[in-house]
Amino acid sequence: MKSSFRFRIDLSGFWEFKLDPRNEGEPKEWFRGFDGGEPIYVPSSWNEQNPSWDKYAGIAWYQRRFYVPKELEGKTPWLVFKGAGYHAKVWLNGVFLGEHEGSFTEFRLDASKALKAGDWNLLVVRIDNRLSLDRIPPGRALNVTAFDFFPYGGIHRPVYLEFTSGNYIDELIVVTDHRGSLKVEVSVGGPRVECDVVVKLRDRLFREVFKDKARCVDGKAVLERKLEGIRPWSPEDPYLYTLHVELVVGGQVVDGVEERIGFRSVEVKDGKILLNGRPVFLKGFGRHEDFPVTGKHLPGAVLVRDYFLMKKIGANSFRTSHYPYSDEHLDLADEMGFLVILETPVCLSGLGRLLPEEEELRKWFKNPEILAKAKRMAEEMIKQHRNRPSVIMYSVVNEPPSHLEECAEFIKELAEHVRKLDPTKPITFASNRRSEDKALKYVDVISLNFYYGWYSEWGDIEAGVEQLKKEVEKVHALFPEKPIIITEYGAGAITGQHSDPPLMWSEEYQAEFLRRYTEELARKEYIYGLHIWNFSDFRTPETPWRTILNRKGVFTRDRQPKLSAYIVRKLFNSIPTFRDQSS
Ligand code: BDP
Repeated sequence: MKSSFRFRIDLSGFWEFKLDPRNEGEPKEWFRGFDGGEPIYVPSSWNEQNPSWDKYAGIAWYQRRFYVPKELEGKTPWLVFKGAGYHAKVWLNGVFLGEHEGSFTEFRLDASKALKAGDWNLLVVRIDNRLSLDRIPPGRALNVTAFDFFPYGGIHRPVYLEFTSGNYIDELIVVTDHRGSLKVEVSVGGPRVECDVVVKLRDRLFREVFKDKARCVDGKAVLERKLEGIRPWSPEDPYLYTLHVELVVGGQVVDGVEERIGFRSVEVKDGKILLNGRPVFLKGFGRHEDFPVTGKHLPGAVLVRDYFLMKKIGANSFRTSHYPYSDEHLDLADEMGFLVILETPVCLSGLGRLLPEEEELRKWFKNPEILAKAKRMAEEMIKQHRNRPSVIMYSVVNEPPSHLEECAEFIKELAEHVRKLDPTKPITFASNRRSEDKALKYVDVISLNFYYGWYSEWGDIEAGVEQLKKEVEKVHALFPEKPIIITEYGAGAITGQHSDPPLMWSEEYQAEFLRRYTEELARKEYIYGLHIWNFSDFRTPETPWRTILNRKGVFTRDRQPKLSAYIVRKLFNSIPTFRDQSS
């Protein structure tokens, strides 16, 4: 939900920054303002902005001053963080405003009790990026994590101050279908008052194509209509409308928000994934938000390049592995017609390595606090992104040890929670447990990650492909009624490393691996998607089994093609988006 109506003060730019390795900032009241800060840029992770902060996964403080014009007195100020982490505590003018756990979702804090209009204000933020087993995703230390992406810290997405009236639009839920149904649900924040909600729909040329209004009842207004002559949204024609919603109190428009929406339907039926009633095939990548220097912040220009590269290579889809991406990232997916599997931050690939005692591992899943946290993170993710036409599916976990009953139970609960929050989208999770997985029965679409020919059968692509065929058939035989997506398959390639015959780590090995996998998998009629791991190389913790980067990118970290990009481009472009189309 965006708002051009609300007055906004952008707090991106240079801030002051100070590490707090002894955790002394709070007792020493750094929240009233601290000395000795050094410059840092927001939004971006802290690590690569200064080599001496690079390997720091601890507590650090940010501060900056800003002026608020007198005219804004009486408005309700909201401090909005689009993403900061892992854990953030926020003070304004020395007054504690609130805290938030989780790096990848937006949070907003009411700043009324501390903000001074017509004066300077001091904003101080304490970020705690320590790794621990009860955090999501879990870790023990900088280089000991349940995941292989680098645990960057800091305020890596934009921060701003936004002003509303006492009554404001708190939440907007939009549900459409490709035949022109539109359902808009508006929740109004602030004291209960008599109010109306005006809904306008504008097409791409900003012509108003629909306008109506609804009364609020108990702080909620609902409007449901069937519109004629609507142009549906699809990867081939990602047509967006802008939905404007105004809140009217006592005849005055007191708030306004807008959302870019598309009319599309998604459904899983008869073993197929249907988009607008047609069987659709997802071609694309697992991605990461990762870039040199900016860390977990992907600058707009990089995002634009990424989408053009993905288009050119014939992709129409990606998974937000392994956490919800930024609004800018997903705005472009809506605009460019990408089908997104939106994933929670519950990435558990290496949890078994952190908890080698099976009893401990089982206990982790039985901890109600961890489940509650995962649910909360899923809830925030859904609230932020549910209205996007690009988001067609939720992935609740990545690579859990779901051969264990306790873990399967955890996934069941999480999936049920997500389904209750948004029953309009299918649910999946990325499994690497194949037919041993005890949680596949709880999801609508089966997602599988495979690395035969890399982590096993290494150096032998053909042996890997044989194994792959066997395993995928086994899962299909167990769940013949469910569509399968291969959410990960890939091999590492160091740019410039060539070999004949194709040996591991060479560009040729990666290209051949992806060619053989893609060819074999694309012909299976029950497979509805292929996501290569990964779109681009990304930074990892330092371990003996990684070369600081995960090299499975088809593009390098600075977004140049490897040999495999040319192979994948041919393959992907020969697979039609809709399975009822011939190639
Ligand atoms: C899978 C994980 C992914 C890793 C990938 C790899 O889901 O996050 O980056 O393997 O090892 O286990 O490259």
